[in-house]
Amino acid sequence: MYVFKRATLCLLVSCVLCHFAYASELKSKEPINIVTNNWTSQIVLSHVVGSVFESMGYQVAYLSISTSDQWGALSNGFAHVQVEVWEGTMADMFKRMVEEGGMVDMGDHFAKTREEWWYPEYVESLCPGLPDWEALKACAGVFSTPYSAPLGTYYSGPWEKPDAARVRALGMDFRVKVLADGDALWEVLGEAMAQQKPIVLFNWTPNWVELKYPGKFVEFPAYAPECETDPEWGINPEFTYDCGNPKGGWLKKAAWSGMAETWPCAARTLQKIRFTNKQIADASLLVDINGMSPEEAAVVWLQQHPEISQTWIAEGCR
Ligand code: TMO
Repeated sequence: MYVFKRATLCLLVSCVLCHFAYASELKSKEPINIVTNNWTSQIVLSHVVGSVFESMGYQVAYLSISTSDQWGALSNGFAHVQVEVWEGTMADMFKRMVEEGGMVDMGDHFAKTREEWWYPEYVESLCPGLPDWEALKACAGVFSTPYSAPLGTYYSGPWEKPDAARVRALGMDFRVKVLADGDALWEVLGEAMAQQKPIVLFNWTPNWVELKYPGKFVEFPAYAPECETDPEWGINPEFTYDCGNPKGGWLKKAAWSGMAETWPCAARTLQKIRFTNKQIADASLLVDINGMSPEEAAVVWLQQHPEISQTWIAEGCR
């Protein structure tokens, strides 16, 4: 009798366990959609994170969308994971989406970031006084191109930063040329460098550029959040954006708010993933200098960092 009861109990318990296991397996058949954007490190590291999820038994898909379109997708569950949210360009939308509740903050990377106007070192001899922004303002004409003549051209990317507003607020004789993606920026940089011509363009750190080319960020009036909301703040009392981008900015991960419930182990693992500046710069170097595809680069990056991907996988999820 005792034996029978025990057996029955066992059967019941294992059925319950079996039911849970079955249910969670069903969930893991739904792919985790990872957002890929239009600069290299983000694409490579998305594949790195995707490979780790796959090694845990998840299905993964990649969704190529712009940073401006990603917010809605992440909030409504069409996309699930974003591995690089940068303070300098994305803080406002990030905060708004988290407040609205569809998206969640999955924690900071170790990396400290900066996104700003940048020039290769030789430009200093063509515009003395750099990296001070007032020196740049005084020699705007040096950066003139057919696109902007007689004004200087500033090349920026398609990320959410109102550079034109800054140019206006600081009274700079520049016209902003918005390029399609990171690759387009590196193309104009490469052309200018080949001829040692003056150029000022959007760049950021961590990135491969710092590993390859000496250069500096322009020093604008120091960033403060009120600079973007209060016209009275800063040197121009009529306009907002009379300041630079943050230095030592944060870099975060974001996820759809349903992720923790749908894929608990993947969510806890994502929270543990924290890239350093060097790991991010290395990821972009493999593609932008060594010529690999992002997929190849992710494989090589994981081979170069065998220890860390193991430490990311959350307790009880191996
Ligand atoms: C978002 N980005 C790193 C391109 O500035």
